Amino acid sequence: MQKKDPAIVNFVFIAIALLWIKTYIVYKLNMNLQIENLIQELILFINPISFLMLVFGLGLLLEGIRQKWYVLTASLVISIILYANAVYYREFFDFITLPLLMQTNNLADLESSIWELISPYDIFYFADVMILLIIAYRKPVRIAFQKMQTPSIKAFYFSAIAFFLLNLGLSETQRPELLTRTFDREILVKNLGTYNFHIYDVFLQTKTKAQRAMANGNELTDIEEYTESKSSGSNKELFGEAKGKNIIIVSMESIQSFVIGKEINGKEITPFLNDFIEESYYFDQFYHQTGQGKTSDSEFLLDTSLYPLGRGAVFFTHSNNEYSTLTEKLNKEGYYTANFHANNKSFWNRDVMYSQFGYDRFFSMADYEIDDVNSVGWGMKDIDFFEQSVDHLNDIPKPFYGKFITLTNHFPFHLDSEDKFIDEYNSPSGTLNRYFPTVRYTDEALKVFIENLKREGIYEDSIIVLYGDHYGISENHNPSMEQFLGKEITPFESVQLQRVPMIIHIPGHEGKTISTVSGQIDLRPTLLNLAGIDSKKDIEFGSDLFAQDREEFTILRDSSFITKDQVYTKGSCYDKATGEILTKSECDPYRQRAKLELDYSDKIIYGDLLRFHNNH
Ligand code: GP9
Ligand code: MN
Repeated sequence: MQKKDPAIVNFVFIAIALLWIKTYIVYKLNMNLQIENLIQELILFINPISFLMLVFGLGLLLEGIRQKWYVLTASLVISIILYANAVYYREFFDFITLPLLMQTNNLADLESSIWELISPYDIFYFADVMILLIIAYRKPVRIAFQKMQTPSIKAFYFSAIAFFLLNLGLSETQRPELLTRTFDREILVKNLGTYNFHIYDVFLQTKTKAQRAMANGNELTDIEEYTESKSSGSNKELFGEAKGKNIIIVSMESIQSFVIGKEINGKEITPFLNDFIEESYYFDQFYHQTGQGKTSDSEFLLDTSLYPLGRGAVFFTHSNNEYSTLTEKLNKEGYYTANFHANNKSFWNRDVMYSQFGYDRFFSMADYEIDDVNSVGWGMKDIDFFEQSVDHLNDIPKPFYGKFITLTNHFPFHLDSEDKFIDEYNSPSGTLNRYFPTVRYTDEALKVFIENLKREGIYEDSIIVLYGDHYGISENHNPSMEQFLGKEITPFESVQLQRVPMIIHIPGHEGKTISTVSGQIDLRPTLLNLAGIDSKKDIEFGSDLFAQDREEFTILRDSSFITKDQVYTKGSCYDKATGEILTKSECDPYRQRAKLELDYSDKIIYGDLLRFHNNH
């Protein structure tokens, strides 16, 4: 009598298991994904499963030869995608995206190097497909090629969804706002898995494409009229003041204005900045206008004088648009343009966006010597970053335009004890307490930077702009902030706290504080005027900070706004000088305009409208 064999496995499950294991092996052997703890390892391990179950699950509706064909084809296609990513990663340390496949010059680059990147041993990447092929051909007795019963299929799909939700939930604990902020491809792949990442990428791309396809140049006419009528002129005396000089921009991570001139236990938080302000133009009513794209949003404002988007990071969602950038204009004027930031080049999609903006060079993580001693928290310490950056400066053509992005003063504000030059604050918020020593550290790094620039003879030939990129202390810490500031934080005060330091140092000019209400959107016109480049015909929402008759009206990304006399936020109008509530009608004329201006800017980005601008 024949025994009944209990161990019959469906072909579909074997395919899922093989591809799952293979994907994990490729992650581990091929991709240099930074895993910080066990949960992240677990996420990485489980992240291929939901996608594989969804795709191969369809095979459970088929049987016999049909099931074999379906499973083999699906397995081959997915393996090719995985292999393509692995090969691309070998060279670029990055993942394939749709816009990338559509950028023909990128593809040409790829083609030439592809033969160097692949090897005969790569056949092992398809080992599982071959195993499946052998199984399908030899039909071993313990493997079934059968349909599944409907209740079991339902249970199967429920578990696929459950796996996906578990995956997402765990990722959310590691990376809050993973999908809306879309930080970095590496982080997305680590958390969602390489396959789900592709789906997400296709979704983003389709949405963007549809909005772009529906747009036409007519929409631009109103916008052009608006920005023209808004234009408040520029400072004629300072026109061309920077001509021939280097332009150095420092984006200071998470530095807000409220630390300027303040002390902790009798020690200044920003001794260097306090002194530097004395010999520079200091704008004390300057606001950041960033949204979820944080640092990248501030970079976007700087280069385009457009608003970043209300959700997501424009650096990710609209990196293929045409923009009229500060960088391009400086390039035309003979400047060598470069970015300096010791982080992954793909963070915030910078590598893609920077080349779209026209930067000649991006000195990223790979261009710095980074080790355990010179890094903390998010990466390389600011002092070391500036020291090595000045070395790079010696190798590039002059005059240059260089943007330097600091990193140490980043949430959660960790610092090695030897870098703590002042005490932590003493409040219930550990975040706020640690913030002050890290700000103090960045202040020290800026001092080192300026000293090195002087030593190399670059300082006297350069205009230096320092600005804070966005807030560092969120409203989450209001009770402790109230303790530090010694006052209640009303919605009005919250807006005031969005001020970031903004300093322009011009050799030979005396220090002066200018209290004009302004924001990051004004950087592009200001710098172009200093460089002696006309930007009157450009579509810019900002205006020259030095213009005598400039309109004081700054809009934040959440639609709050600030004028010379009022602050409007969360549905209330406040007196700018006293913080008292005014009747709403006093803010009315500006309310419509704030909405209109943000709308116009969004329209430009969603419709990629600057491609129709003839001045471009
Ligand atoms: C990362 C750095 C910080 O490269 O710019 O980004 P953030 O979180 O501040 O946007
Ligand atoms: Mn930042």
